[in-house]
Amino acid sequence: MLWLNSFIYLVLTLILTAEAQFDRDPNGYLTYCPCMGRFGNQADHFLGSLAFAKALNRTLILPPWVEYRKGEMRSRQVSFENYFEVEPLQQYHRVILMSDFMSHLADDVWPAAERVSFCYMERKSLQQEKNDPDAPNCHAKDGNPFGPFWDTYNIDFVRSEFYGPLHFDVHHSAMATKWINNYPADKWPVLAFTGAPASFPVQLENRELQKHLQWNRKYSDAAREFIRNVLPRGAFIGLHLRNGIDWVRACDHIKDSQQLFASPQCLGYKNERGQLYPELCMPSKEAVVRQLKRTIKNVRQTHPKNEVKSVFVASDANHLITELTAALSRMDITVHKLPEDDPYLDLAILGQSNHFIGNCISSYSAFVKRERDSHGFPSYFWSFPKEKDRQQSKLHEEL
Ligand code: GFB
Repeated sequence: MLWLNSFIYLVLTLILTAEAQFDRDPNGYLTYCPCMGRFGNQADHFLGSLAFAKALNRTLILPPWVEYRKGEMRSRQVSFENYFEVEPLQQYHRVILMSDFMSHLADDVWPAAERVSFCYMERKSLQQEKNDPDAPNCHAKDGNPFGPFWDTYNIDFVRSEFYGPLHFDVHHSAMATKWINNYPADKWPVLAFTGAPASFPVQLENRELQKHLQWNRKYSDAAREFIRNVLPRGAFIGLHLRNGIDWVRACDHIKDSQQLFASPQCLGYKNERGQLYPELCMPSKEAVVRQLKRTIKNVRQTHPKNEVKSVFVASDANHLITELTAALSRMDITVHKLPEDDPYLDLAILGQSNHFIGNCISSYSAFVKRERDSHGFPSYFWSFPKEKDRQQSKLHEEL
């Protein structure tokens, strides 16, 4: 009898604890579609959205990651926790998985008849017949990934709200107060944004939030196992080579821009460390080999006890395995890549390398750089500083 009572007590406690986890937040919620770009872009946007939710003191609904597969017309939505831990984020601010919010709280907090989509100003639909000049709309579900994203959770919007001229920089003005006054949580329990309430690239002030974004067990274990079982014992250098055809085309924009994608991470947010130049975006094979050899030489001098034994290459297209293997063979350093393409595992391994060389323009590289900064691990960028500038500063040092 005593045993049965204890059992019932335990079950009741578990049920109550599980339900308490889904208590309604009186300060309201914030949800958005990570509708711009692939993982690197979405991660930049995530950090800004987290800072924004914190400043407005609303629970952030953790969106799934939006992925695109070859040959598929609709994006796929992959749960946030498929890659990252939720708990370290909770230590920073209140967050809830989108699936949990929709299944445990939405009926009460955000009934179907009250779902309003937020956009800065009217967004025209691609289908002309949907555009009514008397009823401007966010068309939050128009196109891919917008439609598939909200459809994943059976969300439809009954109305649009234009929030302009408000914006998301909560670090340099009383912007958060304006949001709170304009949209109090009792009247607006959920702010649902058509796109991320954040800037791209990530604002300087929000970069450090990366420390709360931690790989889940599956990815941190897989990275550790690859390093332990596949790479030879000793230090390794992680390389990110961004060189697919989309990148070649994107690099064309260098000539008419001050900054491109993640470039503030090396050039500085106000170009205080230089201007864009083509090799920063697409270094030649020869430049890659030269810089890698130079880095290995430097590491030998600075870390004589932890010799570099291998190189791990992550790439969206050409890993340059043959060229790098040939270039490093006399140094007894082997070159490796994953047997199968996995953008997330590539990132998790790069994050753990002893030294990392990434692409300054790429937001995918930027993810690795921020994660490494949060651990105090060293990172460098291809062709940065510019070779000519580097030679000049070396000469200056020697004089
Ligand atoms: O992450 P992402 O926005 O970074 O998009 P960028 C690049 C995508 O390419 C990644 C794949 O999310 C991966 O799916 N990819 C890139 C890789 N590098 C690697 C790698 O080393 N390993 C693997 N497995 N996959 C820009 C975007 O991409 O590209 C812009 O920011 C634009 O929106 C431009 O689309 C052309 O910043 O590098």
